Amino acid sequence: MRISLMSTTLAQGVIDWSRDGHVLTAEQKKFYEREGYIVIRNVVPQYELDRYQKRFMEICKMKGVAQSMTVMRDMTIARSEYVPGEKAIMKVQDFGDDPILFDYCKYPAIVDTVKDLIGTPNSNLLAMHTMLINKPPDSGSLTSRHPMHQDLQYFPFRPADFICCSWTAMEKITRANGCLVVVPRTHKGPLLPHEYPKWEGGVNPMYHGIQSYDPKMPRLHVEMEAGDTVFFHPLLIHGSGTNRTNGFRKAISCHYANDDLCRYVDIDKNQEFTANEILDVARKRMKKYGMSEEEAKAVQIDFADIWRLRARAVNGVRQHL
Ligand SMILES: O=C(O)CCC(=O)C(=O)O
Repeated sequence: MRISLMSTTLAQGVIDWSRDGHVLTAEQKKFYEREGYIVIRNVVPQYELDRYQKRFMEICKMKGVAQSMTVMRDMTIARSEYVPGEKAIMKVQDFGDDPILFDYCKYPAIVDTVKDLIGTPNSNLLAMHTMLINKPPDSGSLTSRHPMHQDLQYFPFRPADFICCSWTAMEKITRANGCLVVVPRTHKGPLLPHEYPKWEGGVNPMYHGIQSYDPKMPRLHVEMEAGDTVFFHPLLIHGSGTNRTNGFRKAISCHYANDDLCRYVDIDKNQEFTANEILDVARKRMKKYGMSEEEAKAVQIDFADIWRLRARAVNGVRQHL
């Protein structure tokens, strides 16, 4: 059954912003509620980050890559000849079946923080979307930028207030190597229409930006040390800058949903563009794994099914999403 649940209705009464959480203080919770994000320093220890880094290097050599995982190349690199190692791969997506990378989603300090922001200590959380982003040194075409966007455009589940992203720096991340940029308080607004920005050097697949983004909005560059984590709301407008260094900039992230309170919904008109593109990618994948064009076309799959396939339980029991 699809229900139409928009934004805040259920949030009231579930999260008491005026009380200390399990790990966050009331002040920190109120900051998130007001600003749409919060940076917590030193959440993930270096030894964990080293495990993810080592696993990423293996994935670059396509060692033990689960079928459900997507390994993406930077658009400028994908066109060129063989490029070895981490230089070729800009993103690993959907690592829910990778036991090492999925440890990030289950890392207790992250999970406890997310529960303070979108649930209670007893909430059942799902990891809906997982990414390790390896922003490459920019080739000069500025394709390493990520346009300003709202992550909710990708999601057919609501309420938005029970979805939260954790994004952890795997190394020092500054303006020079393309840190995250957020526009505080924009999570109180609606989901806006997105499209591919008309950038001269091109744009990576799925890097949609807000159509009418006003660059004069007061934005904040979130500089972080390795292990620092920013937690943010799926309506918060954010993006990331060009990597002007010679090194790769790595971050690991997970979008969590509170499975007790979220449901699949009929998507917003503003999401049709994104939904159709994601369904096209899914059919391409079916062909990659052996289906004919006709067979792939005949598969009955909708936008919610894509997310049913991606979701993985982090704790407790999976029931709704
Ligand atoms: O890591 C980045 O550069 C930005 C990632 C991001 O905003 C996203 O994938 O939605």
